[in-house]
Amino acid sequence: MSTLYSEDLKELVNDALHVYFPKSSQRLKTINDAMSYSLFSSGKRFRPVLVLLAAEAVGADPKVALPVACAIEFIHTYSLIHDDLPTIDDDTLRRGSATCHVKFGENIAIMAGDALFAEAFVLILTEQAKLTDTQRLVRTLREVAVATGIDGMVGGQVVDIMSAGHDVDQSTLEYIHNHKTGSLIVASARCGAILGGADEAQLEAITSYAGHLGLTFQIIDDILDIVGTDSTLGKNVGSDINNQKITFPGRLGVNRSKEIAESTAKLAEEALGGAEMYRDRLNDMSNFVLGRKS
Ligand code: GRG
Repeated sequence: MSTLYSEDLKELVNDALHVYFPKSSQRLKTINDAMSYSLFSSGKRFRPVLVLLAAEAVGADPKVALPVACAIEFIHTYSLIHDDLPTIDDDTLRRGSATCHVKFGENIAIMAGDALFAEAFVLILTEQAKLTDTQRLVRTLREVAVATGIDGMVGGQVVDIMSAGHDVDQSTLEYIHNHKTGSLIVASARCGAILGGADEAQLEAITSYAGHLGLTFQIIDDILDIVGTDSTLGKNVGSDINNQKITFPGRLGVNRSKEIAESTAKLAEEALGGAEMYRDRLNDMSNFVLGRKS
């Protein structure tokens, strides 16, 4: 029987993050503390669990993708640290604690994010390299790099920043969500599938699933920013409104946005029907995303 969130895989990720977290010299203690402060706070570990679930879905032991799963959590944590900075969203609460720049200062927070990004690639090139042949390793590295660059997360963030306060159309809103949030979620699922040895049909089905899942994830995030509370979410609610961000509920209202999230979650599940694979826990994941409260 499966639980809605695959707690066993979350625990595997949490243990591995401690093993893979880079140890620094005493001289670099401050930045090391800042990196560990943000990484080991109470994140859902949604992206790394998705990496492992995709590997499992195509018949592999999830552990074949554990270093990449942790590297993606390093990158996600970097994106949260930078997103919270005064020059971006200027948020003070994240994962139930003061944001990295509030605790360590802006200069250290910027570098903690930068270091987590670079260390993600070090982790893949050292630990994942021990488990994976070169061709698959290079393919995985490319997935992660593209998803986090100008055609991925950073591109989405830039359009988001430039659209703030403007009346942008629905396709721009979807571009922002699919890139700012969706790219890393799609890359997570694709890396797990690739490292698990997916065939073309499985990879295509998992890619389509993750695209719909990523959009669902961000629409729910937009809704929670309106209907949630600081204490349940562990972050500042109302951040989107304060920063004049363009969101689904901002354009279409909370109820219509919920309906759209329900249909994108359904599309995610339907996409998995396109290939032979074990889909129970991926379906659980889309139900979790739809019903999440934090
Ligand atoms: C911001 C200067 C700068 C550059 C990099 C950071 C960035 C570009 C883009 C990232 C934008 C971003 C933070 C997207 C993620 C949106 C999102 C839904 C975050 C919350 O993820 P959860 O709910 O958080 O998985 P936990 O804390 O559970 O891990």
